Amino acid sequence: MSQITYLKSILCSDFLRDTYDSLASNPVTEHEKFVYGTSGFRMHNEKLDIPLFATCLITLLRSIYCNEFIGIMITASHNPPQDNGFKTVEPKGEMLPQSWEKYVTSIANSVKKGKFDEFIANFLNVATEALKETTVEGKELKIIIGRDTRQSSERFSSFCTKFFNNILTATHEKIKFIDYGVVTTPQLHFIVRKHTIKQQTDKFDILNEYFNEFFQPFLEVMSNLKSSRFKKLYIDCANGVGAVQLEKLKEIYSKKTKQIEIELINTDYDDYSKLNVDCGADFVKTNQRLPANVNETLAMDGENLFCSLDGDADRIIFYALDANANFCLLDGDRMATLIGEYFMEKTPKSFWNDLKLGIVQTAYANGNSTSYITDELKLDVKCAKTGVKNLHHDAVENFDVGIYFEANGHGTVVFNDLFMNKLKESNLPELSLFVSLINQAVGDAITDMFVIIAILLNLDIDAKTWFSKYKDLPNRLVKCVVPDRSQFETFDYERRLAKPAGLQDAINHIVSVNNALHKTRSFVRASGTEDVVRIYAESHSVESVEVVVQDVLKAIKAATA
Ligand code: G16
Repeated sequence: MSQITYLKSILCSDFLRDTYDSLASNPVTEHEKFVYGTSGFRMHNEKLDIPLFATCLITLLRSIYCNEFIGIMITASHNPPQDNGFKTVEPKGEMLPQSWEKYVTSIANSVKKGKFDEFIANFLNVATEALKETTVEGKELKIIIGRDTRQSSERFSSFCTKFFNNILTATHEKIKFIDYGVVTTPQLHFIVRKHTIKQQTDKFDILNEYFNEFFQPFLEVMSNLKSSRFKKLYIDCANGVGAVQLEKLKEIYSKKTKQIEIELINTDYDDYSKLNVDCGADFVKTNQRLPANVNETLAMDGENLFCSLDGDADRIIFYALDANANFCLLDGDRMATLIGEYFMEKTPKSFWNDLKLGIVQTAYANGNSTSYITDELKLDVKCAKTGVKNLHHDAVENFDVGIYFEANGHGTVVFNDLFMNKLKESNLPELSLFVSLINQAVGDAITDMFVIIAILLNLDIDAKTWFSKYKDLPNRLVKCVVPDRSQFETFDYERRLAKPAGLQDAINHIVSVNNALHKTRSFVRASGTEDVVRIYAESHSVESVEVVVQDVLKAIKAATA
């Protein structure tokens, strides 16, 4: 049976027709469009039934195309509790290819009341175009799903189970459908990748695999140390899925080592309303202050280390308080620079003669971090558009060792074969062990946490010494609700606006009149995960930043009135 005939047999099933009718009878308002954005579909959970239907259909196509496991992660990560979202995961753990985003967007937007035939015609057109390059005829569909702790996540997960079971009934074809339940987003990426690499079709013990792959090397790092400068690690879990997984991982960890005690904070994932509220990586980064339930005195003590994960544990932010209780934010820029510095310190200069080590950031990177990378570390730096998928791509394309981090704490390091071969040939056991701590597939808060601690332990520095490496320019990140964020179009890696007309000129003017020390920068872009536009500003003083933010807010109001 050809792929298209096969798809037609699925589309004719009663289940699909009934599902379509019930979804189309409750459409979104006329002007509202679904967009597969920065991180898949993401919005208020009550609006997500059609996007989920489209996500299941694109997963089906992707599974036919790749003939390998494809994952669906149900999460809205840092968003508030009432939101949710979906993204698909590729066989090797990457994100949906950007060339396919238009397909899933088109499927979602073609669900219209009384237009089933048009929907089918559009879907088959999309399928014909999307599958044109594949010659795969075998059709054992292989799907994996996972979800975060949100109240609505279980409902969406049940829909996926129903959807794929009904396809099985409708087509009598083989389907391997595995539900991993409540897992972090990076774990779901890891799971799909493991299934592909091992060619394993049965569910495996994720906790064991994950522990062996990333925690075991960390235990080795610690066993090589005479003593640890940290007594206790406090992890703010944002009341999300990070707590579910870390509670189990902590149990295994504490049986294996007594070095660095772990304490989990904000672990109330059973109370859905608490997710990401007054805690978590996004809260700490945006507000530049301690999350709820962190004791100030403990945060001033250099023997303690504090960090916050976000709601699905793919981002991490570290922090401390100095002797005067000033907040020291150790964000994605700081992690990228620390990792860069560590690589330079642990290798002879000649190691890099025929290799390129560089850092990828976004427009949100603090200007002083970029200067530090180029002037002090003397490394190459590239700017990418927001979204780890963009940074990951640029890191792979431009560097042999590509360190990429968004300022919000989302990132990792990728290595190519050239580097890995050279590392094998060189006698650098410490660096080899360090490299094995890194989850290259995707930014992972839990593995990033151990990567950073391993560096701090090896360099024998505490959080405050790390913070003193350079001084951030005062900065603020603010959200602004606008009537229609799709009006905001950017260019130059989102550093400048093409639309709404005239707004960029207004921002340029605001920056120029507040730029006495040539340190002022501000930009505006539409969020891909929330219904807002984001304003970023940095300048030589806190007061100047505040003036810029207030004036840009006024300019946005005027441009969208
Ligand atoms: C997601 C993306 C990140 C991005 C963030 C905010 O993070 O994975 O790459 O920085 O959204 O994006 P935006 O500014 O477009 O809303 P997460 O942790 O929410 O999945």
